[in-house]
Amino acid sequence: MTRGAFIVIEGLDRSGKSTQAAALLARLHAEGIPAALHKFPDRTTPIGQMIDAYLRSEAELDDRAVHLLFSANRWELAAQLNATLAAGTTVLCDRYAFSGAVFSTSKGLPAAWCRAPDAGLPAPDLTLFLDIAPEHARARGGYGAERYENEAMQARVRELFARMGESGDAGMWVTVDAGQAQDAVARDVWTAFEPFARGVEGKVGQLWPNTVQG
Ligand code: DGP
Repeated sequence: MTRGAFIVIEGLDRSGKSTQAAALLARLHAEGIPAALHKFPDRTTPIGQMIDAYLRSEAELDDRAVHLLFSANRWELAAQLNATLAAGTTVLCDRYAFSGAVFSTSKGLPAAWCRAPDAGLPAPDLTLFLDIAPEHARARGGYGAERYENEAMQARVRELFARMGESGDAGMWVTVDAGQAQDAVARDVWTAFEPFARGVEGKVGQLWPNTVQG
């Protein structure tokens, strides 16, 4: 049975993720491919509202507590995500568990601890990492006022994203040069996506299956 493809778009703040995700969605619809776009954190749910307050510095939370909220925010959508894929709809996710791992590890939490709560989530078929130098991203119009939106944090996050891709346990990982013009990035994104345009055979995998066994 063919199911929808699960595609994740990751990258630094201001790397153009949301723009590229929207452009890819529009192209999929134009090509007659059923597709849906999901953004994490999903700030609309009760858990997402707690995350939103934290990111806007309206609430203080322990680093581990907020890490678990980000993960719970993904888990609360996991069943719906699986059902959408099974129905033959391709799902694009603007950020996913890789953001969870690298942002929290950048804050000093142990990497293995950071991965554990997301282990077992639906695993993407392809992750597109939109790579851009933090100073280039900042020059695009400046970071906002949210937590993490500063160059030192973004530089650590970039390094950890790169290592995540090289580690081989993030599944298929394609790095796209997000410093190019928007059209060129969109072209590279499409080239990476194209093998998945007709959907995927087989079941959705599980993320980091060896992280937590039992
Ligand atoms: P965005 O809405 O895409 O701007 O993301 C909000 C911020 O939260 C951004 O700086 C990245 C960060 N972030 C996204 N997912 C996670 C996560 O799972 N854990 C942590 N600690 N940070 C995350």
